[in-house]
Amino acid sequence: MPASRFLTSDDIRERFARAMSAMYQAEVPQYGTLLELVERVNRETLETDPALAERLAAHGELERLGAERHGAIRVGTARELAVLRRLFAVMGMHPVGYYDLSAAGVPVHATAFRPIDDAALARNPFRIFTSLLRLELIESQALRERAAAILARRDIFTDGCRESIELHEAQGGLDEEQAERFIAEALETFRWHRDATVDLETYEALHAEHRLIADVVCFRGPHINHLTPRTLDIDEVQQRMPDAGMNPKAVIEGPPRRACPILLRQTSFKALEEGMCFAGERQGTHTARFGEVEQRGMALTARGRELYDSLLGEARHRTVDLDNAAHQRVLEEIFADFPDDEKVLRREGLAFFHYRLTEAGEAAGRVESGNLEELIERGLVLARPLTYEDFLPVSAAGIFQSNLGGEHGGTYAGSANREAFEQALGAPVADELALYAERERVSRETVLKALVG
Ligand code: OOG
Ligand code: NI
Repeated sequence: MPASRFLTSDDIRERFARAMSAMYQAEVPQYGTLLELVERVNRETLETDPALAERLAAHGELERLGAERHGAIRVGTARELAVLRRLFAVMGMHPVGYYDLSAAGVPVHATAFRPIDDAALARNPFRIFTSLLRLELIESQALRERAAAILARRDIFTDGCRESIELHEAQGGLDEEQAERFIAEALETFRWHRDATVDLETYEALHAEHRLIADVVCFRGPHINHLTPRTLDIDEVQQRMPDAGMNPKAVIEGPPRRACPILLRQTSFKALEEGMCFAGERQGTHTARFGEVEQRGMALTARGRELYDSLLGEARHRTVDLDNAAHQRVLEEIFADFPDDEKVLRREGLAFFHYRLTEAGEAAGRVESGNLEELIERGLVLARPLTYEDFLPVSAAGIFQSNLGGEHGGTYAGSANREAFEQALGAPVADELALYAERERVSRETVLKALVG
């Protein structure tokens, strides 16, 4: 078959993301309400801030905004994770970053499957935060073995899904019909099932150890637990959530509001209590699925990230039990030490940028100077911050905890174990900082080559 009959991985990812969003909207109607709220706030923000609208349009960020989502799933075994890696690869989504959440009392480690190159990100940056349960962190040997035995019995993929992945690997692509089959079959893995695979007593024993363990172990598959739209004004969304019938978590995670947004700010509405049917016809409930919103800012360099982490650490002791308004005031005070001017952020090497020629730059031909800042000053080159495409472990822990019924009583003894995660995955995870640095480098060299030779 000629390769041209294949859909691109971008096409498949876009269709899959749309199908997943439709499924979740049918499963959790409040997600639909959240989408409407975010769309309204985004529209109003763009109307009242034409400069922002213009900037987003110029950077090609406006088209992806309405479609942009991230989701999250949690799996139980290395086998499941390894097949997921191949499943996401069909859609051009690759494992980026290693997140250890055990320090925050959540017995998982994770990666984010996401597109990595400029064009794919611009088209649709769909990402799935994927956690792997760490049974080895459960203290009780009996419970550990019981959980492992239950997980060993399940298969979270349909036969059609496995066949589609293999076909993709053998052919190097999927045609229209094959892609549609892949999407329909792959979607089944993420569907909600109200029938548990265990009896109520087993569920309760696992739940007592950690609610998350019950959520992973007692179901047929790793149901999508939230899908997150991207907003341009998260403070406004947080404020309007109650009137729209949603119960927001207490505080917005991440950095405070700034003129130049950095990294990622997130908030969520609390998980819903849902009816469940356990083996032996017993009825019960489970809370797993919630809604979340995010506002994305610029990607920080290692230096910028260090500064962020240290300021966040400083804020930690001063924000205990504060409401959101007070929490944000303290953060704003502490983050006064983080430059909030694009030029300064660039010159001090705190954030990553993408460079391209302006119209004048295109027309300029060769110039003598090769100094990038000078070329920017002369209006020949445009620098735009690279959007942060990843996650934040402290924020993620906050999101987990607000939906798992408060904090776990401490941290887990086992610490980060990236090697074990990569072994389970069957591949290394990409270093997110290296990816941003490479995108920045390529854009810088392309611009300099055009102007200076
Ligand atoms: C994942 C929580 C992390 C985020 O946006 O940081 C996350 C989960 O609850 O499974 O989605
Ligand atoms: Ni999330």
